[in-house]
Amino acid sequence: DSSTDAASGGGDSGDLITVGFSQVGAESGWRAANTKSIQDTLTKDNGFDLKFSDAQQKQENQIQAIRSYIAQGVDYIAFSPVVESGWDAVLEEAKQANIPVILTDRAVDSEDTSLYKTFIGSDFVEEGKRIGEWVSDNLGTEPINVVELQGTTGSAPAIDRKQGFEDATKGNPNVKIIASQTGNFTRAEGKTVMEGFLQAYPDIDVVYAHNDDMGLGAIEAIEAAGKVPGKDIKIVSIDGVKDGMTALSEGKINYIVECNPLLGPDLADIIKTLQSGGTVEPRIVTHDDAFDQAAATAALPTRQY
Ligand code: GYE
Repeated sequence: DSSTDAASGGGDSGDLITVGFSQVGAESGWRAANTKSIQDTLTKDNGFDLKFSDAQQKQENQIQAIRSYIAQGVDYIAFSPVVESGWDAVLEEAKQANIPVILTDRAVDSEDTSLYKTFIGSDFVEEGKRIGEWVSDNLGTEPINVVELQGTTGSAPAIDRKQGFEDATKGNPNVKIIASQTGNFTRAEGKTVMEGFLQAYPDIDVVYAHNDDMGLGAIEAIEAAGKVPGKDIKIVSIDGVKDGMTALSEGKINYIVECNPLLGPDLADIIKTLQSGGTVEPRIVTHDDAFDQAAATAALPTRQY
């Protein structure tokens, strides 16, 4: 009837599963693809009433969003935690309210793993390792100076990608990290930090960027300094978003390890499984590929993001 239609604004949320999703922000191409995947999958047609909020890379905004989802009595809360630490109190509040929590993309360091149902996302240590192995095998045959553009300080991908790279390269004395600083996963900050590196260190051979966007910012800084990215200074990065893959196919980036942002379908499956009384694995690791120039050129025409 018409009164139902008016109240529901196009869908009767009584039959829908209400999900509050607190996103990190809109810092990168990866994040945009991740947001789109979640919004395109958790639709009314699919049985969901999605409440989405963007925390602008601030933990206090995420905590506030989660508290408001608890107050609204949503059926599920999902979020991608901007940093690893500091979630115990708010996760405990969700648990007390009997609202299941699902971690997507990034981990928390809470010791009590009963505070969330599952953590779905990539293995970031493995991503850093794959980059480190490629650098060691392909560029570390002679002494090289590496500068590192780290992701957001305290975030799981920044901590793990640093660790993985160091693990993979520590046995090769040719590979030396001469500087490491955060660019907060954004193109603008990646560029600024790279400008500083170029001024401070005249002999940079390789940039290891924790995501494509910072690598793309580094390209701008390198070109502005009159050097050729991909040749004078090699660049390796993680994500595999369209702009990154395009730069790789043009030879401005040298190698990319993929990080799959399309977590929406898996998140929907997890929630539907829990909703029907099923159980889910506590850790679900998504599959990631890796690309050199030829592979990027071949993949680009059918790339989804
Ligand atoms: O690599 C980066 C984004 O958490 C895996 O966050 C994600 C990272 C991704 O800003 O581009």
